[in-house]
This record gives sequence, C-alpha cells and structure tokens, in this order.
Amino acid sequence: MTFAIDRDRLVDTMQEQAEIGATDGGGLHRLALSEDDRRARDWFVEQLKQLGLEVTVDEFGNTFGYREGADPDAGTVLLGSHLDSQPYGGIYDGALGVVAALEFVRELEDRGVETAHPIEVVNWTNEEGSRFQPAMQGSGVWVGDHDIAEEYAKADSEGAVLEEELERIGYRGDDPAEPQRDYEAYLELHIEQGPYLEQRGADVGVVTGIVGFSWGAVTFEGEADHAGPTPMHTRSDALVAASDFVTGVRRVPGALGERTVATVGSVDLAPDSINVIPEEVTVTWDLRDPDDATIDEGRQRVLAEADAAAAREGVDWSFEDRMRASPVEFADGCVDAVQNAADAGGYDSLRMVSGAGHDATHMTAVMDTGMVFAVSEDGKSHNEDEYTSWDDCYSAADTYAKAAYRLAGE
Ligand code: HGY
Ligand code: MN
Ligand code: MN
Repeated sequence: MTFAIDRDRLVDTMQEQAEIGATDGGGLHRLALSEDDRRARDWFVEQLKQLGLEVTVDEFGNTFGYREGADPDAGTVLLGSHLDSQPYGGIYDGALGVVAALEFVRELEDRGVETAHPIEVVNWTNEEGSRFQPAMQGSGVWVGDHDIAEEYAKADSEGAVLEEELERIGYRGDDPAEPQRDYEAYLELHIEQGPYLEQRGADVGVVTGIVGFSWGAVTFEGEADHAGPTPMHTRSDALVAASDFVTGVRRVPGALGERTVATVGSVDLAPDSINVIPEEVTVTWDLRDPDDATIDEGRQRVLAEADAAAAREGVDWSFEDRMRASPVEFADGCVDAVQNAADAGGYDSLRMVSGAGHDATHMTAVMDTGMVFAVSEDGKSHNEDEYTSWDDCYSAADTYAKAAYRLAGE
C-alpha cells in the first residue's frame, strides 16, 4: 500500500495554527510561554485528544500524544517539532513539523492502520531560544543536557522568570522531563531555512546532521557622561567598543571554515539616552560550524575581538556563555528511511547538513534520529516573509509520512 497524507487537510491545519499569534505582516509572534504559545499549546492538545491519543505534559511543558502499537515490546517512534516562534517569525518554522506529525497520525486513523511500533507526537518547549536562552531548551532538558532547576530560573529581558511563566500558562506538567518510554527513533520535518534546496531545484532535503553552536554575550562597561561638554579624548564609550566588536565578529568566519557563520543578533544598552555617552552595552554572539574544533577556535577569536575592542576604547568587558551544542550526525537507518521515502514519492532530494539548530540535535543523544527538509523560498526564515509553497509543504510532509511509516512498520 502506498502511504500518503491528505494534502487539503495539511493546508487547512497549517492555516488554522497560523492564526494563533498571527502578525499583520503575515508571520507569527508566538514567543515561548507567552499567551499565544499557551493558545497554540491548547490547540495542539485538542488535536491530540480528537485523535484519541494519550496526552501527557512534562514538568518543562514538553507535550506528548501517545498511540499504542501492535507490538508492545517495540520502541516508540517519536514525531514532532515546536510551536513557539521568533518575535517576527514565519508560519512554517517548527509548525510544519508538528502539523506533519499530526497529519501522519490522522492518516493512520483514517486508514485504520495499527503500526507495529507505538507512535508519539511531541511539541517541545522553547525551541527558538529567543525569549529565554538557550535554544532547543525543552528537548535539551528532556535528554539531560540541561539542569532543569537552572533552566527554571532563567529570566527574559523583562525579568519574567521561566518557571513562573510555565506555571502561569498552565503547562508545568507532572511527568518528569525525561524519556518515559523505550524509543525506537525520532523523526522531525522542518523547513530548510536556507537557500540550497531551491538553488539545486530539489523537492526535499534528506538531512544527514546538524551544525554545532556557540552562543554567548559580551558586556562592555564604559562611563556615562554628558554628550555635550565631554571632550572626545576623555570618553569611555561602551557603544563604540561594542560596534568595533560587531565588525570584528563579522570577520571571524572568514578566517575559519567555509561553513562557519557568526552573528551579533541582539544589542542592549544603557542608559539609552540621546545625549548621554553609553555606559553599558551587551551584545550577543551566535557562532556555528559543522566541526567542533572550529567552533571552539571561533569562540576564542570572538573573545579576542572583544578584548581588542575594549582596549582600543579603554573600557572594561566581561562575557557569559549562553549555549554550546556539538555538531551531530543522524543515524544511517533514519537517513535511509527518509531517502527511500523521497525516492518512493518520486521527489528529487538533496542530502545536506542543517545550518539551523533543531530539537533533533538533542534527540541524537538518546535515540536514532533523522530529519526531512522542505524548501524555503529565497532561503528566508526567522522573518515574516518566510515562505514554503503548499506543494513544497506537501512534498516534504508526504516524504516524512512515508519515512515515519517505514520506521513504525505495519
Ligand atoms: O537558532 C536556530 O537555529 C533555531 O532556529 N533555534
Ligand atoms: Mn525551528
Ligand atoms: Mn527557528
């Protein structure tokens, strides 16, 4: 039997979820543990209940829907992604993976198929790492890469504490945030968020692994003073040092690998007044590469840039690491299941490493893991203009469903 999902229902479900936290610009503002994240979670739980799945929420808000399999001894196949978004993100990032997992189970129900392996659908807490760092936080706690007490104590830029926000939205569940079952494999569908599939004219991505990360923040401390009477040569301007650092970070990848990328994405300064010399500026770094040693080398170079910039302006500086994740490779069995599914669907596929982080990064620590990519038009993402055509959404979701069906077995 060729297993295929329902295209119209996939589109309808995508449009339904996209209304929760919708922005005027056609994107999503659905920050982790916000009111809109709560509404998206409630929507997700309702979908799970309609499918008759056993719903559980763990103590970090990771939310699961479980479906029995025919073989009680077979490991559970875990499917899903995340529903939280960037401040002005697109409607596909994370959501397409959750919806594709739901559509797969809906198709099993429609066909009355009982798979050999149990199936579980998941929505991970705070994949984006925008409001609270690090990224992939919920899945990281679940596999034991983060200490839950430390993550509970994290605060956002307004001072809201993660643990209180989780309780406020009603998603601090009872289950321990760790595997409660024996798992066979994890499979995640996600948009590529880069240009390679479109450039090569491929329909779907067969993902073989994910790059590693170093995230951190540097704080420059100068001296607030009056913008008028203070002579230029006596100033200690934290923003001048930070600006010097930002251009330095931009040069770091050129000295390393061809896949190295580095970004300063967030700036916070005080006192933030037009006629006061900036006293304190905090800027973040996000450095990635497929090779672990290159990431460490890159982090050292970033810190050297901070030291040089501070010295040139005569200000103090300090830093804190915010995240360190090593590159991961996916299990051959999962990569082959995705490749065979793409071939069975008649899709042109491209094997590739993900430049974006995903919850799949952490899953490799506890089970065989694989991913399917959907085309991102113009490679755009983390932007309201993020776009994947419904045809491309379907090609990837159909590949995903076929691969999940292979892993779950009849
Ligand atoms: O940062 C990332 O790559 C992911 O979007 N959290
Ligand atoms: Mn994502
Ligand atoms: Mn993202």
